Amino acid sequence: MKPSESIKKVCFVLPTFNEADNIRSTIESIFLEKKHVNKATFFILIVDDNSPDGTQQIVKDLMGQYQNLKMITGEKKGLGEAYKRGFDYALSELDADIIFQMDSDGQHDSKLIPHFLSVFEQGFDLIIGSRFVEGGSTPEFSLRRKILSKVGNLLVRYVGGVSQIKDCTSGYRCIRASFLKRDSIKSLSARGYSFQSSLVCELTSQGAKTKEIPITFTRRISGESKLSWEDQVEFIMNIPRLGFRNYQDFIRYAIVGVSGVFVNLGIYYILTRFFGISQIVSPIISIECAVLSNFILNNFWTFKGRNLQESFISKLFKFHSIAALSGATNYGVFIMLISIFTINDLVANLVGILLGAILNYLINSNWTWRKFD
Ligand SMILES: Nc1nc2c(ncn2[C@@H]2O[C@H](COP(=O)(O)OP(=O)(O)OP(=O)(O)O)[C@@H](O)[C@H]2O)c(=O)[nH]1
Ligand SMILES: [Mg+2]
Repeated sequence: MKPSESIKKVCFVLPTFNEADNIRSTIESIFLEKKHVNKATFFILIVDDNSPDGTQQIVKDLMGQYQNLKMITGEKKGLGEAYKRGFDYALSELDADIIFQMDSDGQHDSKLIPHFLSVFEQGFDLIIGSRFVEGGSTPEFSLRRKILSKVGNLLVRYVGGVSQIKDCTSGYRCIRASFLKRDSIKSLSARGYSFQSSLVCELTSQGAKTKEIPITFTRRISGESKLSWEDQVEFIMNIPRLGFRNYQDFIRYAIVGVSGVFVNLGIYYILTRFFGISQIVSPIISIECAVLSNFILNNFWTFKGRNLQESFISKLFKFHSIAALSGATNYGVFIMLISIFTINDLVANLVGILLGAILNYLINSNWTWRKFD
C-alpha cells in the first residue's frame, strides 16, 4: 500500500459548553459520514468545559455506543484554550493524522466531511469551510452579526497578512495534524474565539497549503451563542499582534526607518550648507530622498522576495501614498493630543510619529510587500 493510501486517523475536535440539546445529533451525524469515506478511521473528541446543562452525561451515554468517541473535560477558559487542549490530546493520545475543527451545535453540515477529505487528499494542509467564497453564505445572520463578521475578517485578512483567505474566523476546518504539532501553535496566546484567526495566520505563515470550500452557516439547532463581550474585546486586541507576527521584519523595517532620518538630515545639511538651497525647498528634496532610500532598502532587504509579481513602480507608488497617510496620521494625532488633551508638544509628536510608523509598517507589510495573492 502506498503511504497516501494508508488508513488515516481523522479526529473531530468538538468544543462544547452547554450543548446538551445539540451534541447527540452532531455526534451521530459525523459518525454517519464514515460510510462515505474509505481508508480512514473516525474519532470524535469532545472538549467540554464542565457544562452545567448535562452535556457530559449525554456524551458518556453515547460512549457505550461509539468506541471512538472520547471526551476530555476542564474548567471554562475560552474556546481557544479548549481547542489547544483538544489538539494536544488528539495528537498525543489518538495519534491523529487529520484534525477537524467543528462546532457542536449543528451549524456545520457534516455531509461536507467527505468533500473536505477529498480536498485533503489533493495535498492541501488546511481546508476551510468558508462562508465568504462563492457559493458560501450566512442566510440567517442578523445585519449586526453580518457586519461584525465581515469587518472582523477584513481586519484579520489585511493586518494579519492573509488577504488571500476570505474566511479567517470560520470554525469548520480540516487540518493536516503535522502542522499542529509545532510549538508555535501550542504557544498561541489567544484564549477565546480569536484563537481561530490566530491559528489561520500561524498555519499560513508555516506554509500550509490552503483551500476554501463553500459552506452555508445556518442557525444553531438549539441553545445560545457563547460569543461573549470579552471574546470580542480579545479579538480586537489580538489584531495588532497578528500584524507583528513577523517581528524580524519589523526590526529591519525600524532600522530602515532610522536610516531614513539620517538620509533626510544629511541631504538637508548638504543642500543648505554646500549648495545654498533654501530652507523651504531643501526639506522637499531631502524628504523625497529619504522616502526613496527607505523604499529601496525595504524592497531589497526588509521584504526581500515578497510580492515579486508586482512591478517596482507600482510598489513605489503604494509606498509613497502610505507615507502620505502615515504623515497625515502623525499630524492628526499630534494636533489632537495638543489641542484636546493639552499634552506636551514633544510627547504628542512622539506618539504621533510612533502611531504613524506602526500604521506605515502594517500596511506596507500586508499590502505593498504582501506575502501571498
Ligand atoms: N469547551 C468550550 N467550548 C466552547 C466555549 N465557547 C464556545 N464553545 C463551543 O464552541 C462552539 C462555537 O461556539 P458558538 O456559541 O456556537 O459560536 P457561534 O457559532 O459563533 O455562535 P452561534 O451562531 O450563535 O452558534 C460551540 O460548539 C460551543 O459550545 C468554551 O469556552 N469552552
Ligand atoms: Mg455556533
